[in-house]
Amino acid sequence: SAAVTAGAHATESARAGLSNLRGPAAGGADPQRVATVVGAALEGIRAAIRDHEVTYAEFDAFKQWLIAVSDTGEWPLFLDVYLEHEVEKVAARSQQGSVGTILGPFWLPDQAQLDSPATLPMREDEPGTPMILVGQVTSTDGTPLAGATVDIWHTDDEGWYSGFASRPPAGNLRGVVRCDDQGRYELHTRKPAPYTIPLDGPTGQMTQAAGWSPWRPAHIHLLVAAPGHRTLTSQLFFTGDPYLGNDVASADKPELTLDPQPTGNGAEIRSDRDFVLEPE
Ligand code: MBD
Ligand code: FE
Repeated sequence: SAAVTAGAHATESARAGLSNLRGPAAGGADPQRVATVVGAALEGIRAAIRDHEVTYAEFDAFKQWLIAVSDTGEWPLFLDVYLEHEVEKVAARSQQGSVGTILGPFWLPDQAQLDSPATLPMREDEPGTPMILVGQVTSTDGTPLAGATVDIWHTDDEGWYSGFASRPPAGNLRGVVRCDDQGRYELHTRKPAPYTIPLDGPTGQMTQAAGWSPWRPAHIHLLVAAPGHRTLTSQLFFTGDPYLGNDVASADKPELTLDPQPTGNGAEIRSDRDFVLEPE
């Protein structure tokens, strides 16, 4: 199923530590910290049981659901959809420069290295509106960052990620663009489509059982990096997207919305977006 395909790949990635882009996973933590944080999390669940008089039938359903999250490999999906935005907001309290948002479960390392101006790897007749993204990467003091890279990944025109679905070929619509000596980049791609989390897995089924929307607005993921600077993890969204403000992953922010304009070359659209990185 789509859920098991996406889930298994995302679990493999997380197990390899690929989502630890901001440093290694914390281990051997101070017992006081464990007691404080794990204690608060457990107390939140106990309070829900008490306050809403959770029954044995519901408790058993919860157990079955947790087992299904493991069986389908959906822990990375569930955690990134429902909790990562809160972790990101905490991290952002100490971050200067451009606004970021969550990484999500679908980044992959070692993608095509491309010199700007670049076209993302795509199929011969890759569907979707041709789109150009153009901008400059600078430091917080305004210095252009030669040597900056923009790692980009997004879905195709049907909402599928390469590497996590049977459809798009490996590496499709993923790449790492090297900026020029003024930190400028120009990237040619296709506008992505809105994304629904898999509906045949436990995360999607819980979402729909609650009557919540399983959709994310169309988005482009980015990692903007430069020597001596804190890597920016971000996403870009599109004006007019029906799912803006109702993102199942709560990761859209008004500062991250693009309003692409026609270039006059057929259906092609273009957006300009600069990035400011914080020195380390
Ligand atoms: C996605 O495409 C995504 O970006 C996140 C954060 C969660 C699930 C699917
Ligand atoms: Fe995504």
